[in-house]
Amino acid sequence: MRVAKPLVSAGGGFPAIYYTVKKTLESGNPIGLARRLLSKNTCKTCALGMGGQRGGIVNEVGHFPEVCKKSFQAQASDMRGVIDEDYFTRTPLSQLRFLSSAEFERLGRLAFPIVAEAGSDRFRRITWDEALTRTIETFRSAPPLRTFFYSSGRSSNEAAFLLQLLARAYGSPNIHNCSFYCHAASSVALGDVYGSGTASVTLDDLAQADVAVIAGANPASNHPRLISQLIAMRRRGAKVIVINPLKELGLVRFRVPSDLRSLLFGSDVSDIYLQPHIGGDIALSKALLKGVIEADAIDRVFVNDHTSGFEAVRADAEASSWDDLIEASGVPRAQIDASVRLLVQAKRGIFLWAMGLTHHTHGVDNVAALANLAMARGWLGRPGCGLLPLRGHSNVQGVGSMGMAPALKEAFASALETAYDIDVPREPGQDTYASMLAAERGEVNAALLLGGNLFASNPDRSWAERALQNIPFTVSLTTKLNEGHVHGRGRTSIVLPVFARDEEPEPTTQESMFNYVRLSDGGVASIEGDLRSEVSILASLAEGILPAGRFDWSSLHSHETLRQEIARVVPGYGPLADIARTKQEFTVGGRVRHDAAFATPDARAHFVVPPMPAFRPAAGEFRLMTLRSEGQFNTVVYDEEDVYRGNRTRDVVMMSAEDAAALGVAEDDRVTVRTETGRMLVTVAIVDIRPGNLAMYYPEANVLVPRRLDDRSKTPAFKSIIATVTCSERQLPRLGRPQRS
Ligand SMILES: Nc1nc2c(c(=O)[nH]1)N[C@H]1C(S)=C(S)[C@@H](COP(=O)(O)OP(=O)(O)OC[C@H]3O[C@@H](n4cnc5c(=O)[nH]c(N)nc54)[C@H](O)[C@@H]3O)O[C@H]1N2
Ligand SMILES: Nc1nc2c(c(=O)[nH]1)N[C@H]1C(S)=C(S)[C@@H](COP(=O)(O)OP(=O)(O)OC[C@H]3O[C@@H](n4cnc5c(=O)[nH]c(N)nc54)[C@H](O)[C@@H]3O)O[C@H]1N2
Ligand SMILES: [Mo]
Repeated sequence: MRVAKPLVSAGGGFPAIYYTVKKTLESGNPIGLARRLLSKNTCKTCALGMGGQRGGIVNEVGHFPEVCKKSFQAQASDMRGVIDEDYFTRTPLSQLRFLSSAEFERLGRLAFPIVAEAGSDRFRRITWDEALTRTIETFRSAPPLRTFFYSSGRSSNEAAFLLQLLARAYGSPNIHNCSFYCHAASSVALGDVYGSGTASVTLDDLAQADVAVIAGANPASNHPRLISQLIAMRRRGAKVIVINPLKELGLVRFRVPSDLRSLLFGSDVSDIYLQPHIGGDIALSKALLKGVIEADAIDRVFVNDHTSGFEAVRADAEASSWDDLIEASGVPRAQIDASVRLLVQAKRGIFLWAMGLTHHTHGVDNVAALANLAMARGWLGRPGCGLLPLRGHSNVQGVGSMGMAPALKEAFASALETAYDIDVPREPGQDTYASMLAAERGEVNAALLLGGNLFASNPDRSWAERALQNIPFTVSLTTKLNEGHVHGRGRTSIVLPVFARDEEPEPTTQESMFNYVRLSDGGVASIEGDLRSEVSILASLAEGILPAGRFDWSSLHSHETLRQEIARVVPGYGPLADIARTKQEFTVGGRVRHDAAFATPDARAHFVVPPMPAFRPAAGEFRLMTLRSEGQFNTVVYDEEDVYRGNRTRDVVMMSAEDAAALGVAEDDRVTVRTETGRMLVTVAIVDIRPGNLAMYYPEANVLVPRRLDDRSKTPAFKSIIATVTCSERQLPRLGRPQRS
């Protein structure tokens, strides 16, 4: 059988360097691009938190150079030209509907406000004055409970703080961000475990650990700079265990471009690569814990002195039979034993994870099961040990810290009430999915979307389109147009162009996944346009929408004033008051756990028994996950090909050679993938994945994703989908290939 080979021999390396050169040339302004990359701004891609005051290619512990092709991708993309007015006059919505994500991306930047009126067939340019006045009037006449406010994690702390304050002072608790579709499960689980929802470690801790366990993440593509940390760990003798149904090339071998030895000879990234079934992580974590118990390697002192609930977890592990755990996880006993040996030998360990654990109906339980293992070894509350959710967007954690969420901790809520004389209801508002349901029911009059692509981030694409189009008025703030502005827009929709982070006229701040707050200097826009900063737009809306009261809303146009407000209201953010003056970046207070004092009511860390999930395919069915390729950032597709997985196009279903043989199909054959929600005609791509499991690319595959959520975190199960595969009756020619007549 013909099997596709990865298009490269290792992650990173010369192809990554070639790619950055190509992007540099494509930007049309290599010097401008270099200047932007070196500027003192937090990197715009993942939440690893590069840049800030050390400059774009230095990490939090000062290592230089930390180069990542993703930042080139993002920068070059923001430097593309602008969409001219004529384009909107010429192009009806019916035509824009056919643009793919990559085509929207190539259109260039939005350079002036636009509106699509209810019933109109196209966008037209409008003035800022008209755009803001109409938005203000709409919100003023809407009942606040019939509105919602969504933010992706790309905006600044200043903008996010202002937006949640605006929403709360206006009277809407329906405030949320993309983390409901991302790491909400981690926040809920960590809240149970140690009373706060973020990582317990700093970047430095990785340098002290003897073992790292990375579950359900593909950092070579999504957090590339983490790979150099892993390689550095292995060079000093530490071990890396990967847990992933799919053998990801970049977790096997990587050539770190900024490290000559690694670049030339390549580096192994992992010591053991476990390939469970999709959704099999609870069984696997229980199996590893059972092994640790049988090896008598529980840290009794830590467990007795600093935790509660261990006896129930131990009883559960002992009551689960090896055969059941092996069958449910899909991982052979010998590999479990080998991993247990590494865990038992290590003195300090860190557990890292991403969407492979959270995107399930049992997302919270997945994280809890992993945390149990860490606590059993005593790997919490000391340096070199802990739990590290690999966050998504570059400021998703900061956006959450700023209160862009439907529920606030008591200290935060009462600080807001005192500072602004507003009522903060203790009853939580809508989460992201709840707002989508409200929209579907016709119970939303207006919505404000700060960045992101809410439409293409949702499960069940046609439902998401219907729900969002049911909203009479939406206003979006964005750098570029995306599918959401056309498919997921309100009947009247206004789209406002904003500066990117490194174009902001005033400094902004961001928070990394290590709870580290960075200062971005801003800069000048590389495009000609009538753009405004997110803060300036939101402050104008606040001034117009909110009644003049005891607080002077007009003062909130200044980023510096906002930082003073954040410093006095947001827990742990006191040092923000001086950051612009001192340039002193800092770790948010009360988050990192280097001693065993936990933020729970009893000051202990909590073990919880995770139930085994019901997710199991019947005979003839597969487990399907939707994931990102090397060439995309969430719903923004930059490149069609996924070099690490050997795919030149995105309309594929990845499966094992064994399953392909059983289905009687080969690489490149056309098949139909069906779920309860939809079907797609795609091409077979053979990869090294545990048999019985399939992978497809998000966001295209959202037509297949059912609307099924984790009850506790409200996160859609983007990765535990039941699917069937059938050969197409007729082998249709592949898209993009010359067709024979
Ligand atoms: N370049 C780039 N960087 C990004 C992003 C991007 O799109 N592009 N997105 C950002 C955002 S918002 C986020 S949230 C992160 C996402 O970062 P990731 O979570 O790494 O992204 P996904 O592609 O969703 O990949 C999930 C990984 O989990 C594995 N997986 C799927 N199901 C399971 C399972 O049941 N168990 C286990 N153990 N593994 C499983 C998949 O094989 C895949 O390797 O990256 C951030 N950084
Ligand atoms: N099937 C499936 N669905 C998923 C996932 C999955 O793995 N599978 N992953 C989920 C996850 S983890 C996430 S985080 C969500 C993604 O959720 P979102 O954050 O909603 O989506 P993005 O694609 O990151 O949004 C990108 C858009 O943000 C805008 N933008 C970019 N930069 C800026 C800026 O500086 N300011 C402003 N105002 N706007 C900007 C641009 O319009 C760009 O097109 O999708 C979720 N949906
Ligand atoms: Mo995410």
